[in-house]
Amino acid sequence: MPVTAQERLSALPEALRAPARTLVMGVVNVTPDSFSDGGRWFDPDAAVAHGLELAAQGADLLDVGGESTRPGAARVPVDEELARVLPVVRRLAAEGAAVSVDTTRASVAQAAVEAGAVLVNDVSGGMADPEMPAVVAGTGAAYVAMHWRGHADVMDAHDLYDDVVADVRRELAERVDALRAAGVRDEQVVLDPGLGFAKTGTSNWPLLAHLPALVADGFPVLVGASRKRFLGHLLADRDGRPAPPAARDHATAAVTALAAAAGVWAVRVHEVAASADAVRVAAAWRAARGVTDDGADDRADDDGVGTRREGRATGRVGHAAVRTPGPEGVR
Ligand code: PMM
Repeated sequence: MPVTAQERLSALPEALRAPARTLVMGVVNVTPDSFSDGGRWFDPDAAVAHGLELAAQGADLLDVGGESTRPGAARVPVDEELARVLPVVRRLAAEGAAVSVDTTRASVAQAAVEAGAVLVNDVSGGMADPEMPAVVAGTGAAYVAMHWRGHADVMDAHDLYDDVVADVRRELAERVDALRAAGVRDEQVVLDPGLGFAKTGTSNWPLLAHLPALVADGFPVLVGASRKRFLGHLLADRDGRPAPPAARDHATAAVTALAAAAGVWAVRVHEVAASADAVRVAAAWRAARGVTDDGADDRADDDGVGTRREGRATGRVGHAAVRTPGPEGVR
């Protein structure tokens, strides 16, 4: 059954369900040790102020996380995670922000939704906590299922793919099956290729280059490239030293533009202002290309003439049908 815009992500404010452009999710890490901004917003007042500033800069959603997923990071006890995120979620939601909680724990997800979060952003796609799918089904919250192969302390060792695009799509489809089996509705689900998670270097680029294939699989897609290692390596200095995280924002905005042009639903970024501009550029670009609202711009021709899909030039990000990828691969 096709999923309508009204049904999709129904826990979200209406404007975020089938938006006319890619959404910008601003990162609010309430952690002492995240790789790019660890400690800066650890105090709840600072985290709330930072979230409100990101909203003022154009963030459509605020993603509050209390556990670092930087490569090698150790787990945070659940009580500590709850103590970090709940006050921030509660206050940002009370300010009228659309709040997402970045957690792999079902108990944190449940408590955060009760505190006002409308989206659960689970980097493990339901694999880290077996209770997560049932909690998502029970709350009705929107749910980001990210591609994941293991916690931060071991994930780099799992960067082993035959064909990273086909493998990630297949493993995401398996997560969708598991979520459905637990009663999660397709309309709740957003998929994320998980850049940097079990992907140390070159594995990230094919996933970005083939985003239209992931978008065409039918679920809204979230992309989190912001300040990640593969951008640091891309921007390395002459001696091969990677650019530090704070020097990766321009490259992040470039990825935002390309991902938005590919039709993703949202990008997750630390520095919001540039990406807020970039998604508007991409929306104008898509509108001028005549991309319809039934999926990705998958035209074979590249000259802007003779489209396979004729349609209204809405530039909308949207997905009329929900389906999981077939076994045929994408390249
Ligand atoms: N990356 C990080 C954290 N959460 N969530 C989703 N859905 N996708 C991502 O790529 C993602 C994420 C790691 O970045 P951070 O430590 O700067 O928050």
